[in-house]
Amino acid sequence: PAVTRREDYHPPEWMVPEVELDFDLDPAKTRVRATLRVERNGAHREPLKLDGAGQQPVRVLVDGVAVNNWRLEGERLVVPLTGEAHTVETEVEIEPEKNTQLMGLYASGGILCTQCEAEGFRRITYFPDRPDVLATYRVRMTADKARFPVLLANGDPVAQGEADNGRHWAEWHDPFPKPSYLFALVAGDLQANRDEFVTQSGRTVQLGIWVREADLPRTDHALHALKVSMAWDERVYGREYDLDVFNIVAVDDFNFGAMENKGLNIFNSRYILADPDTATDYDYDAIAAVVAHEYFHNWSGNRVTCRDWFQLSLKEGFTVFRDQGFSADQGSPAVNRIEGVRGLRAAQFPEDAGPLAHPVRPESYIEISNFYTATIYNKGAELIRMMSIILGPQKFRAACDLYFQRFDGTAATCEDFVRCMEEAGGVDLSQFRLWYAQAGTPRVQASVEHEGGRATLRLAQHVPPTPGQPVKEPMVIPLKVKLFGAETAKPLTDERLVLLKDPAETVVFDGVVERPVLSINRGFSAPVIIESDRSAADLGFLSANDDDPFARYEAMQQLMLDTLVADAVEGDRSGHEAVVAAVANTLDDAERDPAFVAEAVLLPSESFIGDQLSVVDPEAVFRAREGLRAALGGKLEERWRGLYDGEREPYAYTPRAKGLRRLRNVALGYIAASGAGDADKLAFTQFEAADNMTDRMGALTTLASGASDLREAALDIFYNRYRDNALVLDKWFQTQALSSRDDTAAQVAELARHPDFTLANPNRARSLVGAFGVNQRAFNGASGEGYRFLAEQLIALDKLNPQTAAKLLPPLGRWRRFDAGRAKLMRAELERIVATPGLSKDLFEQASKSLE
Ligand code: B3K
Ligand code: ZN
Repeated sequence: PAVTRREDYHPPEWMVPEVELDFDLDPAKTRVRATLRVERNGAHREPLKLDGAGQQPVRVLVDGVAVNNWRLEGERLVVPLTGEAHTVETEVEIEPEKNTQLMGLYASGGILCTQCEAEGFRRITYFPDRPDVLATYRVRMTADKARFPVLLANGDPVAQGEADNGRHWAEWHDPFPKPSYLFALVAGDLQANRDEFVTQSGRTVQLGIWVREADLPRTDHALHALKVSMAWDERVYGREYDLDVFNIVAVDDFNFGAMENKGLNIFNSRYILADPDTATDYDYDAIAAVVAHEYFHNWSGNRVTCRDWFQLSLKEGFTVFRDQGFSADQGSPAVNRIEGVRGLRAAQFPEDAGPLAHPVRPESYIEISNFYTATIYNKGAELIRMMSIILGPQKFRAACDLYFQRFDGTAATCEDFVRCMEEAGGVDLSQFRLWYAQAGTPRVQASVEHEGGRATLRLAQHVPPTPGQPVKEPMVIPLKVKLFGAETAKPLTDERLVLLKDPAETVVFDGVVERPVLSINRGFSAPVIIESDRSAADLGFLSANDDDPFARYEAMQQLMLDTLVADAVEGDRSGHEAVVAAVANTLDDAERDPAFVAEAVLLPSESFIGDQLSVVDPEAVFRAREGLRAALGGKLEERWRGLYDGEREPYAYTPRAKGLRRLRNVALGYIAASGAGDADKLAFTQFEAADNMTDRMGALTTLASGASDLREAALDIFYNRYRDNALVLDKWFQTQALSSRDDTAAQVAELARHPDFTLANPNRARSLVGAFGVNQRAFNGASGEGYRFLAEQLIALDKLNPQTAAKLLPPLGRWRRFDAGRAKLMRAELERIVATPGLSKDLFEQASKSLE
């Protein structure tokens, strides 16, 4: 398959300032007539080339006259044009109900909807389907009125009326020029939860969340989150909404979370629908974050878009940074940061260390859909965060204002963004640009020497080689640093921002009269791995005394990790005592800050522990983790029981009530880990008494990894209660796929044959196949049955939905991290995938790169 390279970028040969689309909608056969006003861009004699995929032109007209001098080059429609400006009209027919890829126009549960990012618009009509061709759109839809009473598109509604044969039509106009990837339409039998938002300049915006009637009662949280997001973007970034309507539609079949189409966001229903009986606190948080993210794209993405797909992080990294700021403001910033860093370590660090590593601004791709990654999104957000730290809040805001003002209505680059940061911030970011160009997670060694009132911090950095980048330059790494007195437990210095630029540097602190303990990378100021020589005693000290809650969490994590690694590698459990003491100490804060404590006492995941080893031994990691869990459970059993039976609040979605629920579920997990005979009973009682999904799932998760009869009972009750609710049934599949039992892999294989399992729905596929792939011990069973299962599922899924299949491949690409036996088995499955006839380029790219 062809490779697209960043260095090959050329401006478009033809611009398309205006488009009119006329849809005759029908799930079986939809006719699309497109009228493009085209203008030659610069002096050249090239014909007009329009992207297409999967359709044939029925007819082509130039300036109103049918022509037949067009040709197809591959799937592209090439139309010779003589003048500087013309009107080009095409007509095609497409079959939405046969569209299982869920790209372009497709049907989901009786609703017709679109997904165009990145290159789906070409599956609807012929068009220069690239983000730097910006057009205004006028859209007319005609459809059967009974089946599709609601017709929505981008922008504002213009007119509607009746047509023949029980059909009706509607016309929408979007005055803001936009790239084709932001086009959307929806037709369906939908109802809206409506509200209004008055913007800071006093304009009233009509809001609507559109769902099937039965789902209306579960839309209030999303609607509320939307209004809060709109106000937040005005207050924090000065960004106001710009159309008279803002609509969101929820559909059940969706390749990812949601899509920021101008004025018409389309969402995976899992990021809209919630009520206490069916959605956990985690779901509620995720809904608010995704609603905010898509809304924020109206400026960072839509008003200012990307010049080409190599600039994807320009909108995604920045928008993730913005939604993280929003979420931090809704509850505890520290807990929010902990969750963000945990996500980065779970998804982005392994990506950066594996065969699919790529820079935040990649150099090439085979299939752009494969580059909607944790690196582009989450590491991209960390880059923005580092620049905001280097500039400080006022200058960062001024730089964002400059960026929005300068590039409004255009397609920009990452370089444009960095230059605004430099200009408004008065800083030189030449070396910082390496963060966009170099892949791999930097490692920073840190140690402190203390002598005669002076502390010397020695820092050294190393960026590991990644595919295509064997040698790296040193990066500029912003590290927030502070020293604490080992005896007095008082700060010895203010927090200092150290910009590490050279391969090795020293930083001197004077007036340090007692032995200093180093607190470094506070707040996770840089997305790096810190390697320090701090003792267990110093880490325990920091977990109790650091004044940055994130740093307290980090110290505890490092203490736990050191202990777990010593056990997994050498069977050395001497570190347990220090961890137990530190956790006991942290539990003293449970009353004051339950949400933080719940996070701080959680052990690192099996895969993160595995990431610390030179060769991952999944069984040894599991045993070490279970061993420490049992020690914490047993030694602190009374404390856990005290918390479990302690303060509770009636169900409410407030930070405190959430924190208490979370802590109680963590306590339940530790009581079970202690081996206490009544643990399953306790969990089952909680399961049955729960009046909300957080408590119910907390109990079910504990039971699902256990061995008692109550496990089956709870799973059956859950299944029977929620079998008609697809989003909740996903949880049922997922909990079992994530469980840590000896027979988990076999159970997953059996669940794949369950009548409710289907690969056709991406949420369901992810809930079983995706969850299993991240269950380190179950997936990496020495027999290789897990690898075989995943490969078989991916090959089957690829035929329906290549994009979703490719997303689930990375666990097979981790073979270099395992012993020779497992590596061989994994490679065999990757080879089998690559050799599959008719493989998509999506899956081919991921599998073949994973073999290299
Ligand atoms: N921009 C979309 C993602 C599109 C993914 C295409 N494969 C949603 C988001 O990031 O907000
Ligand atoms: Zn986004």
